Amino acid sequence: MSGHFASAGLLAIGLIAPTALAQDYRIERIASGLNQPTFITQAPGDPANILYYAERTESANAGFNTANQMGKIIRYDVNTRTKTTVLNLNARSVIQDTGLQNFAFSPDFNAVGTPGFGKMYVSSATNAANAINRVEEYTVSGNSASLTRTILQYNNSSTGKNHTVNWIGFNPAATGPARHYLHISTGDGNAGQTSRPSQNPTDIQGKMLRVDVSPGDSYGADANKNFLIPANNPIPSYNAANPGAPVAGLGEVYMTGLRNISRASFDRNNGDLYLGDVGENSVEELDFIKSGSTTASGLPIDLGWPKREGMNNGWTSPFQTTNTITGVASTNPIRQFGHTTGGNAIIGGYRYRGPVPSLQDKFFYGDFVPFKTFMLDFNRDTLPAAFNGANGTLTEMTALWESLVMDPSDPNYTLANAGALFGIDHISSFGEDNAGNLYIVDFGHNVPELSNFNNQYPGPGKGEIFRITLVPEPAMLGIVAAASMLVLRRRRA
Ligand SMILES: [Ca+2]
Ligand SMILES: [Ca+2]
Ligand SMILES: [Ca+2]
Ligand SMILES: [Ca+2]
Repeated sequence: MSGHFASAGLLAIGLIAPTALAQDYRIERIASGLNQPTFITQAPGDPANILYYAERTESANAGFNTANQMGKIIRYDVNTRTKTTVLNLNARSVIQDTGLQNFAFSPDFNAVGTPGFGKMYVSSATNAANAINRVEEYTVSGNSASLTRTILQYNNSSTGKNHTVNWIGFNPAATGPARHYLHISTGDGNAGQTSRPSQNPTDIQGKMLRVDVSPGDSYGADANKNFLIPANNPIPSYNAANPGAPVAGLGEVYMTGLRNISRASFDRNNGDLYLGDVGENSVEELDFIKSGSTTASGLPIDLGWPKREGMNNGWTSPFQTTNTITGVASTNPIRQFGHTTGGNAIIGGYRYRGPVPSLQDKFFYGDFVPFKTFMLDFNRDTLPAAFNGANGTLTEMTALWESLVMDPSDPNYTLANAGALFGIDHISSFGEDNAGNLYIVDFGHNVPELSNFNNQYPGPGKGEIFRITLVPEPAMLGIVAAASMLVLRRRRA
C-alpha cells in the first residue's frame, strides 16, 4: 500500500512539476541595524543557528571618503538575533577601499587538539599613507579572539587607498594538507599608478595567493610573511636568494592578472573556483577556474589584467592575450557586463548547494552599485578555450528577489514602513552556511539615496543580511496531495 502511494505521488509531482517549482523559497531578513556589513559565514562544525558576520566600520561617519574606525566580527545567534562581538578592530582607521574586508575559519575550527582549533583568519586594510594590508590569524575562545600571528602584511605600493587585500578562503572540497591552504586575493594597488603590477609574479599585488597556514614558516627572515609555501604551488622554487626557475616569482603566487577581486568562492561540491573581478573602464567580469586546472607550463593561471579587461583591451598597451612575463595565455571570463551610469562593481557569489530545489546547481552573483542580482546556469565542463564572457544562461533575479523579501520576526518590515532601505540594496557580499543556504549581505545606503559613490557608504545601522530560505509552499503541497489522491482513486476504481 505504501509502495503504491509513493509511486503515485512521484507520478503526480512529475505531472505538475512546472507549477510546483514556481516558488519554493523566500528571502528572509535575518539581521538588521548593521554598520556597513561585508561578509557572513559559518564556522565548520558549529550549530546551525550560529553565524559570524563582519562590519567594515565602527563609527557613525558615512561616506567613501570619510575616515572611520575599523569594524568588528560578530558572532550571531540567528534564532535569538543576539549579537556578540568577538573581535573589535576599532583602533585602526579606515577610508575609501580600506576596512575590515573578509574572514575565514580553519576547517578544523571545532577539532579539539588540532592546530586549526579555534582559528579564524581575517583580512583587513588600514588607512595610512600607503594602505596597510593584513591577513591575521586569531584564536577564538569564548566571546573573544586573540591575535596568534600575522600571516601576511604589506603596504600598497601607491598612495591610493584602494584595491587592497580582500577575499580570503579555504577550499571546502580539499583533502589532506590542501585543507589548510588559505587563498588570499590582493588588489592591484590602483590609484595614481601608471603601471599595474598584476602580471608580475614578483609583486604581491594583483594576485591570488595560496599559502599553507599549518605550523611553520617558509620566510623565516621576513616578519611580514609567516606561512608555508605549498610544495605544489605553481612557483615552488622561489626563495629570496635564488629567484626560481622557470620564472622569478613569489612562491605564494597562485594566479596572476587580477585587478580587484570583490568576492570569490569555492564550489563546496568539487572545489571549482569562481571570482568576481571588478572592472576599471568598461566591464565587470566573472572568472571560473575548474578544480584541478593548470597551465601547460605549470606556471600560474593568468586572468589578463591590466593587458585585458574582460574580453576587451585593458589598461596598458600593447594589448596582449598572454602574460608577457610568464608567457601564460590569459584565461577569459565566463561572463562580463558593461558599465552603466554611476559605475558597477561585481560581487562574486556561490554555486548553490542548499536545500531549495529550484536553485540547485545555479551560480548566483550581483553588483554592488545598481542593486542587481543574477542567476547563471553554467556547465562546469565548458573548456577554457570556449570562455567568451557570455557563457551559460543568465537570468536577472533583482525584481523577483525584491518581491520575495520579508522578515519572519517582524511583520512591520514592509516597503511602506522601511522605505528606501527595504529589501536588497547595495550588495557587498554573498555568504554560505554549512547546509549550503545562501545569504545576501546588504551594505545599505544613505537616505535619500543619491547617485554618487560617496553616498553608498552609509552611516550606522543601515545594513541588513538576508537568507534564501526553503519554503514548501502550502498551495503546492495541497496540489500534490490532491493529485496523489486522484491517481489512487483511479487505481482503486
Ligand atoms: Ca616569517
Ligand atoms: Ca580578466
Ligand atoms: Ca531598497
Ligand atoms: Ca536594505
